[in-house]
Amino acid sequence: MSRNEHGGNGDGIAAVEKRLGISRRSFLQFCTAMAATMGLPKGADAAIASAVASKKRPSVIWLHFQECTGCTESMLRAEHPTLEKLILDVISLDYHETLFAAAGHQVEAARKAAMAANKGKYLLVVEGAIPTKDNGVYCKIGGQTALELLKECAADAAAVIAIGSCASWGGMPSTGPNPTGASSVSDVLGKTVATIPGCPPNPYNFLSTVVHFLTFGKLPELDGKGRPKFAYSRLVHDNCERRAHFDAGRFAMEFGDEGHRKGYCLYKLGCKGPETYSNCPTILFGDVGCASWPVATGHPCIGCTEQGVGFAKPIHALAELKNTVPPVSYPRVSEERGKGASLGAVAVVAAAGGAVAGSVVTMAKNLGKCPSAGGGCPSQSADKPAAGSERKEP
Ligand code: FSX
Ligand code: SF4
Ligand code: F3S
Repeated sequence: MSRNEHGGNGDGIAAVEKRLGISRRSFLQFCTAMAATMGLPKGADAAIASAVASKKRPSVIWLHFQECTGCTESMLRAEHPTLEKLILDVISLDYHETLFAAAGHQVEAARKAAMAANKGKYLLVVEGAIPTKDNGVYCKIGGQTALELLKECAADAAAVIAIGSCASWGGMPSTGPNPTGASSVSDVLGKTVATIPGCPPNPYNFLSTVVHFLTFGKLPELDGKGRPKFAYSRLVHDNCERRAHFDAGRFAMEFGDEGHRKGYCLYKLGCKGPETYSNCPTILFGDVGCASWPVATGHPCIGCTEQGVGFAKPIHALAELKNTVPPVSYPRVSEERGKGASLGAVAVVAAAGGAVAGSVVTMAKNLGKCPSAGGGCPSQSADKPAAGSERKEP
């Protein structure tokens, strides 16, 4: 069997090319990007290529409970490089209510058959919170409550991944007064599970987690809340392209004012980046082109990944400043006023500090999401300070 220069299975990669209709180059770029996202050492891209190309795809049972299906939408609407194809190629999706054409008894039988055939080996992905009040009567599928289904499906799973903030910590359905007793997967199961919070979560973080499981037979390193450390170890604020404006005291004071139009810091509009852990500014989000993440579009981060912040604090309330580490870039002594940290500068400083962030910027570029690092982003193109936006204490 032939081996390519990356150590992958050549025949397997040829088969992947055919299945997905993407070039070998794009496939290997994808593997490199996955390795970079997770901050894995040199050579991991080859292991990933080999595993994805040649291993049996893990069976995945995907449950839906209290949610909006935004998690699934964000997985399947991405386009670089045909992410939905990659996801569906990396896993064997044996049960998914939204995507299955079949319904009723047929689909429940398919779930039970897949669980029996892959006992102890399948991945259980849970999207949505679980209503626990009144014995869970507020969510039933195929005659079973979400509570019963979750416990049944988790019993023989090799690993459980809670996708989205709803499944990770309750999310929007658990907002006070939480009439259904919406709870997280870990609270219901009474153990820590892998969580990919975000409303919706970033599809690359999910795919990287699954690819890690496929390649190394285990989940990536998790923090105390079950979050993969590669994605949730830094505050949004630490890598934000507007951080230099924050440090220089340049703030948008109102939506649409001069500071807002010039891309100044959104802290005073309620940005929760200073108390929210997520890699949004470095991995970017969606496929609308360069700078595609909430703050870059001009809206404050609402802390959608963070329990106790997203859907809990008023959107325009000031964030708690939790920053204990230096930012990845500082304004220059003779700063061109209004110019924030370029993605290139972020990458250089992050790489010097050994942070994953730099690699992820590379990933965004590799995937064609950021055609010109540091250029063309509306939030980085300002020139002069806005009237009334000069230095003020946060
Ligand atoms: Fe929706 Fe998912 Fe938000 Fe929840 O994402 S995008 S409400 S996290 O479970 O479908
Ligand atoms: Fe960015 Fe928000 Fe922090 Fe300002 S407060 S630097 S907009 S994350
Ligand atoms: Fe959510 Fe804030 Fe990221 S709103 S998507 S955590 S920038």
